[in-house]
Amino acid sequence: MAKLFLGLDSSTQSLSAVVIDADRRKVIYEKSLNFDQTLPRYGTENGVLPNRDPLAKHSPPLMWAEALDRLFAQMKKDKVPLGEILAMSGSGQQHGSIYLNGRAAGALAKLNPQKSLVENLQGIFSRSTSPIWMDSSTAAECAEIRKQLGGIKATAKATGSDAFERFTGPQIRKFYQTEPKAYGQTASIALVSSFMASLLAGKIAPIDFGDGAGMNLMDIRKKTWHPGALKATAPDLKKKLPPLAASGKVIGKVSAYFVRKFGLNPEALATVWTGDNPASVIGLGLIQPGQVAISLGTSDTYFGSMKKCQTDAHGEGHVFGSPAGGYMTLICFKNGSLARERIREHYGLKDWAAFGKLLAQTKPGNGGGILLPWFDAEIVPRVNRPGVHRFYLDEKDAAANGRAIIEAQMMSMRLHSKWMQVAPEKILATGGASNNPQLLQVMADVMNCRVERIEVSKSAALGAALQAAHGWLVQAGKKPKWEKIVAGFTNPIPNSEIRPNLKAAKIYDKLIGKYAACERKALKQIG
Ligand code: XUL
Repeated sequence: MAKLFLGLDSSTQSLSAVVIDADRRKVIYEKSLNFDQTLPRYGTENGVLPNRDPLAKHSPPLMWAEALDRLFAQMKKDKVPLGEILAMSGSGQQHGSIYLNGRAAGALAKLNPQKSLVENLQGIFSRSTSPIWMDSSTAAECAEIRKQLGGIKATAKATGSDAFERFTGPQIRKFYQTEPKAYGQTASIALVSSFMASLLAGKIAPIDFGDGAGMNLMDIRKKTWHPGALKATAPDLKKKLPPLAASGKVIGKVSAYFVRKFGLNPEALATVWTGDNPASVIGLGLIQPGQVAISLGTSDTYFGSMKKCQTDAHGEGHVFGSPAGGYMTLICFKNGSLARERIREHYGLKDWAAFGKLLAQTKPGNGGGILLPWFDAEIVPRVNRPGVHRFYLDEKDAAANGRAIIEAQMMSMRLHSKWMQVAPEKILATGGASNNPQLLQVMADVMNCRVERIEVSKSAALGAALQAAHGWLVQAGKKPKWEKIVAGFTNPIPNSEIRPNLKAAKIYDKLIGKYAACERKALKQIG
């Protein structure tokens, strides 16, 4: 019998599945189910409910449950050998929260396969919608929690991050303050990850150290609920939170609901889920401390593994638990592809090849010309008043502006990742813009580090499947090595390595101080 493991990823817009064959080191199946298209009756746009308040972003938790039913039905239809799956795990969009009443545990324990999951889950919610990571309506609650915990540095030191609007603690506080009665009726609060794990396990599932760190409620060093943070957030909170556990830990056998309805093996194991970012760390093979990836997408993210817990005194970056043990860091730069596109369009360049040619006409260091591309409010550094700032740079010079935006993005990453005290040995570049070799050369030169490209389809769901394999082996009494678990699944693109040009790297070593000074000046101007 093949050793099959299932990984699911419940993201903002879709639910995805990846099935791996651990012996053949192969992905044997992958599928995504888009919420808006498959489940239009929930009325979501890109997975989110329309809301009068532009800062409030909620989704319906029943939609996620129905998607799970539909995806299993699809897998059965596609003849995935569901009976051969040994264990399953998953990942969820981080920070989103689900509020369950006293009936939830009982309903989960006796899910009836004659009915749908949605029918089974009627009446178990104390709040019908779930605030998700895109919600930024809790600035006041963040300020209150931060103050109680002693400021930005202390909050980050205690929980791994400063208080952020999308983080679960501030969201819970808002619910408690605006709907105290419904908060009082809440018996259990779940994250998207632990809610989905609860459905598979047929019982309230633990929250893992990866996703738990995205709540401003977990003591990042002890990996236990932080009493001060709980107190600063809402009364009686400890009682409403499930236990914390390692990602991939076995919860128990899969619920009989999935065995009877879809033909899963009754011995198959349901394990603890994690957040999509921690799962992607596994799905990209970032197992060893010092392994770093830069994802160049709508926003750019810099993330990687870290052995010792090191928090950001400025409160810009995050520290989460890594499913591979130890910690992972994540810094999110909002002005990523969008900012690159604005510059490309502004200078009338028809495509990225034209942009690349323009970069080639200029020299590393750009003659000292610096641009701060805050087209949108920026997360790192915190910029609430958007605006583009130029220093020693002529706006009319298309080539210099093209180089300036890429250099700025890379210098910002170098500057704002310093707190991690992790010098990367190699950077894995991924995401849409990573197929631009000129851009990757600037990355290698600014970071003074080798860069390799990696493209893993559905990296979070793959990471979750690998996590299931790890959890299954641990349960069997083995001591699996993560390097062996990921081997063969997470290879960089052959011959994609770009080495830093030492002369250019020296130029950036000098320029970084000047860049930091320009950033300070612009931030001061903004006030
Ligand atoms: C991370 C974050 C997002 C979501 C996306 O802090 O908010 O990356 O996890 O699903």
